Amino acid sequence: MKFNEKMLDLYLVAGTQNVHGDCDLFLKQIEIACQTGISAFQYREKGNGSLAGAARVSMGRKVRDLVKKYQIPFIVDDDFQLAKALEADGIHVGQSDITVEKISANADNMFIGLSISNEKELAESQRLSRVSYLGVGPIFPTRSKNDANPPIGIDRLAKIGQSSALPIVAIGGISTQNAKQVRQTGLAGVAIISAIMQSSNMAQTIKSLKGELL
Ligand code: TZP
Ligand code: MG
Repeated sequence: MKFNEKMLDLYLVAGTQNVHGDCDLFLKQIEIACQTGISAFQYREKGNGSLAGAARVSMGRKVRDLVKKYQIPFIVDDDFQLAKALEADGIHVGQSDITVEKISANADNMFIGLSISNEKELAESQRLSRVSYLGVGPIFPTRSKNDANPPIGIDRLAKIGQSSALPIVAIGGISTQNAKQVRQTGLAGVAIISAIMQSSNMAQTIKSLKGELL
């Protein structure tokens, strides 16, 4: 699948650890999200309580099939072997994961997203011709990532956005309360875990987080 900036509009990131390991609930929630209109899904099976080994691959297949049924781009976080095994559309990597060069050499058909959290990483990222988009954050404090960097806030996000040639999806602590403010910086979209996965009315939350409604 060819990368398109519109994929970043409302980008859901999740793994079973985000629903306390309840695999049935996980798939149910992802299906509601797909039906309501997320623009991309990233399978991020990581952190306390996440699946490993065969269980991870098996859940990956299930969630991939579900997401593909709705023709939504399927992206895998970090794990290049898993991304290849699942024939993912894209892979998202952080600063300390497998390098972009290594992925490029081994998977021409996957698009690549890269996380950055400051101006130095931004400058370095602009030299990587195979990167399609940047994930920038955390913007606000987040409880979904143990080793998150300090939040950068809206003003720095806006400046990073102005200096980046690549489209940006913002991540970290984004909710229905602050999504409008984040979008006003002019970026391509917002990436979200908890505001969606922990919502008591996911469909309504997703609708209110979409760009066109803010
Ligand atoms: N990378 C930077 S912040 C973050 C990731 C994966 C977690 C975002 O989760 P939430 O719950 O939307 O703050
Ligand atoms: Mg990573």
